[in-house]
Amino acid sequence: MSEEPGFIVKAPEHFLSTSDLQSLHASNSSGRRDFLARAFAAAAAVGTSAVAYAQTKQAEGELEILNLPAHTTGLGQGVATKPYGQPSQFEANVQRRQSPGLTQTTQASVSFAPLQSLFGIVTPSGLHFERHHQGWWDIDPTKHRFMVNGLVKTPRVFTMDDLMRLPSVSRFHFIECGANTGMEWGNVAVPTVQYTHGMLSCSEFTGVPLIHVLNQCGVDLKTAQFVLAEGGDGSSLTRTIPMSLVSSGEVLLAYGQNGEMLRPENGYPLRLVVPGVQGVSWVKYLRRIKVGDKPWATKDEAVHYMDLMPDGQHRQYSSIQECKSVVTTPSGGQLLQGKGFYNITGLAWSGKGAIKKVDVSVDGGINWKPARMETPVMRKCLTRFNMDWVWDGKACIIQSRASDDTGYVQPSMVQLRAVRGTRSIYHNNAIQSWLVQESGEVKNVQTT
Ligand SMILES: Nc1nc2c(c(=O)[nH]1)N[C@H]1C(S)=C(S)[C@@H](COP(=O)(O)O)O[C@H]1N2
Ligand SMILES: [Mo]
Repeated sequence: MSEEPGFIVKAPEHFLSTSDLQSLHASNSSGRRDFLARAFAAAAAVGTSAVAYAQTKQAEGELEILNLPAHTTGLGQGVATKPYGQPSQFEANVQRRQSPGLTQTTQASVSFAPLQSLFGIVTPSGLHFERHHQGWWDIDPTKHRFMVNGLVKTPRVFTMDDLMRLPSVSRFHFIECGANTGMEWGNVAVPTVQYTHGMLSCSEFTGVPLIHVLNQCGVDLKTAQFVLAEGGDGSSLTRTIPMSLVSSGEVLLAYGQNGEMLRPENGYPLRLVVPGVQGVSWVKYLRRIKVGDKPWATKDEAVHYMDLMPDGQHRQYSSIQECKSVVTTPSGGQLLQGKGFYNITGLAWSGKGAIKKVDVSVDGGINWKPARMETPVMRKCLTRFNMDWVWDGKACIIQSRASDDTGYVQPSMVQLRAVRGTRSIYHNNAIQSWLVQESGEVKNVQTT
């Protein structure tokens, strides 16, 4: 049985019901993220086409500037009315969500980040995707303890204070669950980019390089080949990590995320950051690192996050997230409001290094043009890309294809299936296709 809940359940064609649309309409006023909501709800209400609706709205918008709104003449709200700031009430629809294609569960579950609504490369901490094997905890940092044992001269137990007085570093990295985009293997084609690619987030993490702490405990790098990371939740998540990643200084004992302490859902007060490696190795509520000379093959690595190959064998320890990209606008569930100019935008990343190039096709992969990569472009981090596009109003398929500084090029779904077959759940880094229909509706499709 797959431990990612319910990948066999087929997603509905459209994830938004009429009542969803009405509530979206009520909670949104502007912005490209609600193409679908505004145009659809209005079309239903006044019985006109989405395009005509948009044009009327534009005309009304010009007259609107003549009115002085109340907020230009009144007194605004006081400082620190909210000691911890919250997004605008008009952004209430930007949420992490459970997928309609998966069984809705509570503790052993996934919530997906709303990639279609995000800008730049950093995921706001409150919208970071969540993957819990046994629910999340808000652990008292004064009571939390972290142990190093195994092949070290001096096994040691650390408090958070012990760790936080050590030299720290801050680095931007993506984290992607190995099961991200997993439903596309079965051609289930979930409706939006939130559900196809939303087990992906990117933060600035702050912490101590693990190697620093291992050196303090007297690790012998000639014998030590692997570390085992153990989590402090009910799932007792344990993963083997090669020492080469640790000794390079990349693996962090992280307590900071986007300038503040980690959020409880993301492992407060301590998590492992393993850049480029699938999310499951980024052990949360980290309580132990054991140093050893061979992989442990624990329960979490003997059955999960491995690849079922066409010959029936399982591929194990395929843990690096290969080069991948996705267009986030236009993407499934959005509605283009008539022909004309659009900014195609998306994200690219590679677990092996930095993104070298992103190409975009608007004709289903026949012609490709390089997109603009926005700075900063960092290793094992999300890279934002943009491309100017004038839509002629005809049906078309939009795709992106990334390559990294190792020379690796993101494969098509057909190329990936030729090597990996169709029975996988994990490690799907294929090119994503979005069909823009003449109506302007965007749908998730797979090309042959
Ligand atoms: N202790 C613990 N660590 C864990 C998990 C867990 O359930 N318990 N889930 C893992 C998985 S499968 C993923 S994809 C990432 C998700 O991290 P996030 O919830 O911060 O997005 O955490 C990993 N670390
Ligand atoms: Mo995961």
